[in-house]
Amino acid sequence: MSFSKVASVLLASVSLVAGHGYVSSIEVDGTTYGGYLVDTYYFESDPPELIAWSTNATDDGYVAPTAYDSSDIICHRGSAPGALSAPVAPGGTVKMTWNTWPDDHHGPVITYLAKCSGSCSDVEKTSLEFFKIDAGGLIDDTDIPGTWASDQLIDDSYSRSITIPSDLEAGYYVLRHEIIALHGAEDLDGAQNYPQCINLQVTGSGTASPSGTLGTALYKDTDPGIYVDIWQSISSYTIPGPSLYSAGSAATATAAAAATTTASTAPTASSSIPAEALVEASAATETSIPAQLTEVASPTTAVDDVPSATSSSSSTTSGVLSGSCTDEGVWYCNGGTAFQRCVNGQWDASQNMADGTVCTAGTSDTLTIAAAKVRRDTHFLRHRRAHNHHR
Ligand SMILES: [Cu+2]
Repeated sequence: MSFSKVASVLLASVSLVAGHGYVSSIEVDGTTYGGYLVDTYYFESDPPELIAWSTNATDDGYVAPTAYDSSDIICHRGSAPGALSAPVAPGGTVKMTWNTWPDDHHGPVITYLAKCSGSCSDVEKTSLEFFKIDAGGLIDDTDIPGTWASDQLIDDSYSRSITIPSDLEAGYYVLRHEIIALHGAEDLDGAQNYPQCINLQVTGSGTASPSGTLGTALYKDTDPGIYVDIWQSISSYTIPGPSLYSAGSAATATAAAAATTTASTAPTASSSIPAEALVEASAATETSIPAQLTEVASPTTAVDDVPSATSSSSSTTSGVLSGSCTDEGVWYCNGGTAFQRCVNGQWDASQNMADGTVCTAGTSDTLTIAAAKVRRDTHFLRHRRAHNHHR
């Protein structure tokens, strides 16, 4: 362990006592709003109504990669929606200001939006589908551990300004803003996520409705931008999470996704039917199809009863499905190399096929796998089943 690293670990211990910080002030198109002052408001019987989401992270702590599949990652631990929302025009600016940030907690600063059907003040956070609108990562690695977006944020008086996409359709959105500290990320589960959320009301006449990703599916502990050693020189850094949305790219993204999926999918998420309603409907009208996994020698023997996906309100990003689905238990093979399943009315996270195996692209009741020459270890499929039970 290098001296600088030892020193950093010591500093980290000190700053744990000092507190990591939270968003204490938000400026939206020139109007300033108060943040959720967790070390004060949490202990008040009648805290003020805010655009900011509340949390119970009174230790100013973080969400660890082991909790990436829990609701804590969405808007921090014990979070609940703010009662208010701030109006903002497409192309407008949101400036997020933190009360403080430890300068040894280097890492990316990432911001997402997720649309609510109606006001976000009573939204079910686990249904929110986030698309990335701003991201800063490694800026300069000349001096290890490098200059990061977090360092830039400190230099800018603990703030970062984010532009709302200029073509975004009007409506209520949750803005999810996050610093990921990587000073311990050379260890699996060593990264630290500090998410903060606010409510916005986008005005104007935009038409774009980018598809998004459930908060619990944004990251994996093994993502190259999460499990990374910043104490070594790194030639490039991959900002974690789904790809960045930029205004005008919605049509392109949808076309690209359509090209890689055989199932017909609804265009970008425009359904206003709440996911819960779809789940109820499917439970009432569908006989449950037992999940069955088959291993076959050739992908040409794929099942032909591919259910139509047109009844679902799912949407795609690079072929990855997200959002609600109606054919409970159905499998979706994305281009042969990754798969997902409809679980509890939602497409679960995309997972890569095991090395040496491919699936038959499209949706079907069985995940049809072409085995490699060597007998494939089916461990991951068993794990997959166990995981579904766990959910
Ligand atoms: Cu820390």
